[in-house]
Order: sequence, then C-alpha cells, then structure tokens
Amino acid sequence: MTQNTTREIASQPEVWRRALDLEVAGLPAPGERVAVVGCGTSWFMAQSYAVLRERAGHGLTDAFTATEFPAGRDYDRIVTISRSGTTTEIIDLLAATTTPSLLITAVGGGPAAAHADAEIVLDFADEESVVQTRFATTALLVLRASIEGDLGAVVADAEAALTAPVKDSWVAADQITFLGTGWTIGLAHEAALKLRESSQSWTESYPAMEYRHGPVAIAQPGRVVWVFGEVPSGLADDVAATGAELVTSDLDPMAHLVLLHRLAVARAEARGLDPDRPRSLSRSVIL
Ligand code: F1P
Repeated sequence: MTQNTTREIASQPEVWRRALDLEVAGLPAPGERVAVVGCGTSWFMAQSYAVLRERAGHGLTDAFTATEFPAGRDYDRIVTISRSGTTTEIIDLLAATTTPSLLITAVGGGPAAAHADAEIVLDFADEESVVQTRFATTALLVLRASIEGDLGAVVADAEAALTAPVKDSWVAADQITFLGTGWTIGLAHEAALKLRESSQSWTESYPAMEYRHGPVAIAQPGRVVWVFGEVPSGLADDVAATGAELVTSDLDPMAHLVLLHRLAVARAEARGLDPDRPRSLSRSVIL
C-alpha cells in the first residue's frame, strides 16, 4: 500500500536540492505583468507564487484556474503550471491566447507545450502517484527561489518534517480546517485538497482572518485548526475557546506542507484507503 505516494513524499528534500541547483531560464522578469494559471494542485501553487512575486515587488501577478482566466485582461506573460502537460483547460487556454506563455511541467513536449512559447521541464520531480506532492512543491520552490534566492534552509526544514511526529489526534480528527496568510493561503488550500484526495477527509481552508467570519462555528474538541506560517494575533485564543486543537510550526511553511503530506498518508491508512489509488481521480483531467 501507498508505495508511490510515500516514496515521493520522502524524496522531497533530495528533489528540492536538485531543483535549487538548476539554472532556470525563462521565468518572467521583474516588471512584467503576469498571470499564473493551473488546475487543482497547480492552481494552488500558482496562488502562492503570485503573492510571493507581487509582494517582492516584481510586478502585478494574478493567479487563476484556467477556465476562469479573464478574457480581455492584458498581461505581459501567462505562466501555466501543469505536471502532466495534458490538462485540457490548460491546453485550451494556451491555444487561445496571443500573450507570450510559459509552461512549467514534469513531462516535456506534451500537448500543452505544443501551444506554449517556452517550457521549463522538471522531469526529475515527476511522480507515479495520481495525487501530487513533490512535483507541486518542487515547482513552487523553483519559482520561490527566483524571488528569494538561497532556500537551503527550507530543504533542511523539509528533512526535519520527514521525521517530525504525526500526532494521533491529527489522524483521528473528524475535521481539519487549514489557514494561511499571504502566500501560505495557497498552501492551506493545497493541504485541504490533499487530505480530501488521499483520505476522503472533511477539510476546509481559508485566509486566516476569515476564520472568525463563520468557519469558527464548526470548531470543537476532536477537530483541528492547522495554520501555515504566521498565526495572526488573537486567533490562537479563538481556537482555544472552541476546544479544537491548533497546529502551528516553526518549520518553513513548505516544510510544514511535507508534514501534512505524511498526515494525508496516515489518515488514508487509518481509514483502510490506499492513497496510491484515490477514489474517482486520475493523474490528469482530460475532458
Ligand atoms: C492537475 C490535477 C491535479 C489533481 C488531480 C488531477 O493536473 O488537477 O492537481 O491532483 O489528480 O490533475 P496537472 O495539470 O498539474 O497535470
């Protein structure tokens, strides 16, 4: 059970290290107005990159899922992320646009690449699993490194995340809400998706301060609130008042996502599910 997913999760520090050694050419230059587009996991990585890039002062950066790309809005570049390079909505968008485009993928020369002006192929991060873990994090790491420079400390944190305890209370929780701020909101959405895909868990995800505007209503003992990155002031008290368990981490938020990957496998196994065979999912959605 779970051989591919478990192996791919565990390989993240090594694969990330390899990614950081790459000379990546072709990413948008500072000042370009950029749309970043993906579907599913790739959309959430796009969201994180968009916030990082714009907040670093590199220029306007918006993230969309492919079908919601706003027709008529002007960008200097469209960056698409697709592990498979075969997702129909991504192919359609690339085929329709006249804006210069880049595809970040694990599989070079595929049907999406045929419509893109350039591609960055992270083939060493490709996966056998349906459920994405290391391709998504590696793509985001490459994008993040183009903004932040040296991310060696993030790799070290990912190593720590592979041996950190996965608590029984997280495995047993009947509901988990994920929160983030800024670029970690994309990680929160990805974490929630990961648990749904791998372990059919009930999860929700929000920008952290949205938690007070309704989502807190379902918090109670036996449920978990998991925060990626900074915990906004007052939030810990709000969660404590409900009896729910608050999970935070000193690790880099991307390393915290690696710990979440391990929780996804543990929850699947506890429910007798095989995360290598997620229900109703396929590696790529081809309409
Ligand atoms: C995107 C995606 C995955 C999801 C699912 C199907 O694929 O939606 O995020 O986990 O299993 O595919 P891609 O465009 O990145 O190949």
